[in-house]
Amino acid sequence: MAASTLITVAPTGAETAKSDFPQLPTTLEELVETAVACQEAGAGLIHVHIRDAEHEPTLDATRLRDTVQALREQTDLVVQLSTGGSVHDPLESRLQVLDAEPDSCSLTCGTTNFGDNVFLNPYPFMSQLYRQAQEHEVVPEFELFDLGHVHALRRLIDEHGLPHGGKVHVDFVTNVPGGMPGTIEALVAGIQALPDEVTSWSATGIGRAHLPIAAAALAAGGHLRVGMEDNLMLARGQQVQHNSELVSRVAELATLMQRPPMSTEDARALLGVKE
Ligand code: KMH
Ligand code: ZN
Repeated sequence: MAASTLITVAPTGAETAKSDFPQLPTTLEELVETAVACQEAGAGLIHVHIRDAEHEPTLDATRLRDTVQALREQTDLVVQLSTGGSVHDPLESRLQVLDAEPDSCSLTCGTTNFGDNVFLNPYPFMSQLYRQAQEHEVVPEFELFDLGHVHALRRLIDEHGLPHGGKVHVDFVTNVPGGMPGTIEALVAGIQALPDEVTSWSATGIGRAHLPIAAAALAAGGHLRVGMEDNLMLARGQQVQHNSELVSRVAELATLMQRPPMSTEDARALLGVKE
């Protein structure tokens, strides 16, 4: 079991509207302020979705590049850009995210029902993204929304070899309506099905599964992802006001569990991200 815990913060996502949740960080200034506070609270990695001037999700190349640069200048966090985008983004735009040269990118290992929408990830797209990440020397984080996604991960590794950096880190995204449930049983089934090449895993629970999945992942030796992308409530009737509240809460839990938050240097070593 890892002696310390990688805490990923996913502060924004693509699903929540700024008008519904004004404390969601959607501008570059808000994102950088959030990143600095979350690093201070114990985060090692930031999973980034960006918004345009109207606070709508965008994959605009210039904005992505500016975001990576600002986060690198202002923090030591591992910078991971989402290649999932929103359910409306075309596959071609999602591939172009790598041109912004982040440290890491998400790579979802299969198509998933996503509420009333479909989050599309056909195998040829995953395969192309995997190869392009190798070429760009970007470390993918494999997002597993369902048990079947481990088959695609196995096939990617068999066909293309290990990702850049030589490590294989996966993140279980549980409790998406249409994906695996946010239960201990589902998480354990996922852990047991992982290919031998996997070197580390984290987990997140969407909505009310957020805290139970964090506790289960810690107990099972995994790492954590938290943030407003996944959960907007601290407790019943109590909205999250700042992403750092979610990071601080699990940092405290991880410390109680004798696995305190990992430094950003250790996060880079864990994931195989270059210094
Ligand atoms: N916004 C979801 C449709 C990722 O970042 O790679 C996809 C998502 C996964 O958030
Ligand atoms: Zn995301």
